[in-house]
Amino acid sequence: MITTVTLNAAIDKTYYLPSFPLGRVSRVHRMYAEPGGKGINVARVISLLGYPVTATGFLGGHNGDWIRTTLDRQGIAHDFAAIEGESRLCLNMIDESNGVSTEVLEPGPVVSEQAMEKLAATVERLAARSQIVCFSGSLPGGVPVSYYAELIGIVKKAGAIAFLDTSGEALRSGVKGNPYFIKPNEDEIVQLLGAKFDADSSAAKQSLQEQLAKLHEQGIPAVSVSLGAQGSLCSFEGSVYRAVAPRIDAVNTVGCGDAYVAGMAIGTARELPALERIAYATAVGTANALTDKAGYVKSGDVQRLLGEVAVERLN
Ligand code: TA6
Repeated sequence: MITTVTLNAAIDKTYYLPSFPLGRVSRVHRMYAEPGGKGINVARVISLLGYPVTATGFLGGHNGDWIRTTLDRQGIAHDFAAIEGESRLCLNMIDESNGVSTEVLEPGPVVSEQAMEKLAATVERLAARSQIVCFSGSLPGGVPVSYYAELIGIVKKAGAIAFLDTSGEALRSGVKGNPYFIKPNEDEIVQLLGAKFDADSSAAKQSLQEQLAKLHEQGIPAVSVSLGAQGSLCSFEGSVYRAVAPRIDAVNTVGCGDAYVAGMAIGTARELPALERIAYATAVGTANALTDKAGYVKSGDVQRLLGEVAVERLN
C-alpha cells in the first residue's frame, strides 16, 4: 500500500472561461470541484491506476467534510486528522481563448499542536503497513517547517520509504529528514544546491550531476529535477537519466507534478528498475495533462504514452 499525506488539503475548483480579462466580469461556462491539494491528487491517480492507497493529512470544517464525502464516493480510502479551521479552496481559471491557466491558492487554515501530534500518530500507524509514504504540498498555518522532517523520520523508523514534494522553506527544511525521493523544479534545485545550471549545456550537465551527487551523499537516493516542457533530469544513486515526454495537446497541466509523483511511487513500490520507473512516472505525469481536471489520468493514455517516452542514461 502507498499512503499520501496532504497537510494543506483543498477543494480544487477548475473554471473554464471563454476569456479571463483582468478587471472584467467573466462568466464560467464549465466548472469542476474536486478534493485537491497535492497529496490527495497523488492518491487519486494511484487509485485510478489500481494500486492500493490511503490518503491522510488535515481536514477541517464544511470543506473538510465535503472532501471526506467525495473521497468516499470516489472509493479512495482516507484517515484524516480533524482540525478546527476550514480546509481551503484552490482556484484554477483556464482562459479558453488562449489556453492560459491561472491558479489562485488560499493559504489554508491554522493547525494546532494537538492536531499535529494526532497526525504524527496516524502517519506512524499507516507507515507500518505502507511501502511508501508520499508527503506533498504546502504547509498550512501553525505548522513549523521542521514538521516534514519529523514525519519523514517517523516513516523511516517504521520501515517505509518517504517521498517529499514541496517547495521553498518547507523543502529546504524537509530534506533534513533525508527522504528517499524529492522532485524539485529548476528554481527549487538551485535553492537547495545554491548552484544555477543550464540543463542543456554539457558542462552544466556535468556540474549538475556532481551537484546531485551531493544530495545522494547527504542521504537522498533519488532526485527528479523537473525541466518543464524539456522533461526531467533524474539521478538515482548517481545514475543520471534524461527523460523527455512526447508532445501532446495539453488540456489542463495542473496536477502533472502530482501525477508524476504517483507514477514514481507505483514504480518504486513495484521495485521497477530506475529507467522504467522514470519512464512510467513521465507517462503518468503527461497523461494528467490530457484530462480537464487536476489529478486525473486514464490508464489507456498512460499505456499509450509509455511507448512514446524517451529516457536515456547520461553517465
Ligand atoms: O499541483 C496542483 C495542486 O495540487 C492543485 O490542485 C492545488 O491544490 C495546488 O497544487 C496546491 O498546491 P500547494 O503547493 O499549495 O499544496
